[in-house]
Amino acid sequence: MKIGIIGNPGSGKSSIFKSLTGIKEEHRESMSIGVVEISDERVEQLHSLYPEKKKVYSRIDILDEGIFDAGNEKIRTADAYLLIIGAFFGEEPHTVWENIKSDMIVADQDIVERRLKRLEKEHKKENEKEKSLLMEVLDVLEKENRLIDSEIIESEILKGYNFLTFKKVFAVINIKEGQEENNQIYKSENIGIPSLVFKGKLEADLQYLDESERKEYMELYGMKESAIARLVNTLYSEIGLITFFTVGKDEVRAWRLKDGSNASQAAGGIHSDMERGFIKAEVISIDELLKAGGEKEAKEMGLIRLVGKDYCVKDGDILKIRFA
Ligand SMILES: Nc1nc2c(ncn2[C@@H]2O[C@H](COP(=O)(O)OP(=O)(O)O)[C@@H](O)[C@H]2O)c(=O)[nH]1
Ligand SMILES: [Mg+2]
Repeated sequence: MKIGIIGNPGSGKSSIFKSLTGIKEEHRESMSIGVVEISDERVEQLHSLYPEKKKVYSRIDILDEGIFDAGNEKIRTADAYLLIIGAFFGEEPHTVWENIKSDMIVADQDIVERRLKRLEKEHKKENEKEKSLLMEVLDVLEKENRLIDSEIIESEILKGYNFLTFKKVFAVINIKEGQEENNQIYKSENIGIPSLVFKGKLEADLQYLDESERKEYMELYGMKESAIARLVNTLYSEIGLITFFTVGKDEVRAWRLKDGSNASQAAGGIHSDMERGFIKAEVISIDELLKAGGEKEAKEMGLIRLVGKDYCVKDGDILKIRFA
């Protein structure tokens, strides 16, 4: 999953990038992408049963491209966006979002119009389906709506365009030390998109401390969770993501999955061969396994179930895929 940081110049994009990734300016020369491991205590718990194996966490890529430019191809490849709002110098969240939203709509319109022109020129019969879909898209955009808020069904054709308005945007309200956190104007009902309040500069400065010092400071400032932990919680609940686990030959590993996915889709997230050749999956929840005290015990107690490809995977499931 790739998250793109966007926002006006000086809103604190790079500070937030630092607070999320821990990557400092002096190392940023060639690094506008930060890879963050998502800490999950269930990985440690599972690992305690298999201490000889490696731990692998799921990851998020965070992209800070400097300035936000709707035409920037790299920023377009993100799966979702964080819109940084410089509330520390008075940016008003709703206004900033409305402006960015218009920019995104215009940029998408431009893509559709150019593509339609190409298709017109080609005069091919097989283009008709794409053309009518794009006309539908244009209609949504001309009414100043985002594609994500429209009735247009998620179409494979549309995915290829990387439309900006097809992706979720989260507002990150960047406030300074001492500024009121619970201001009504920071609430998602007021802005129109889910929002989070960060003290960007402070949290970025915490990255210069070692872990124990950082914990002390976080307590001192009344911060319960790190910036990245809060972001991950919001992303997972708003996008509808869950975590399942595997115990492989060499590693215990956490995987991200869209909530509501079945066992064969989960297998596909690991490897396409596993989805294609899916036979059955062995399933046990991590809680059950920990309670049983180990795989052998769980087997003896009959806690490991054999399920087919339609089994709906739950958060915290451990899966072993059988495939041919
Ligand atoms: N006081 C204060 N200054 C901030 C905060 N966040 C960023 N800044 C400052 O604003 C300036 C621009 O921040 P930067 O992260 O580079 O913004 P960018 O242009 O969006 O990448 C820098 O001088 C930061 O130190 C904040 O929360 N409080
Ligand atoms: Mg910057």
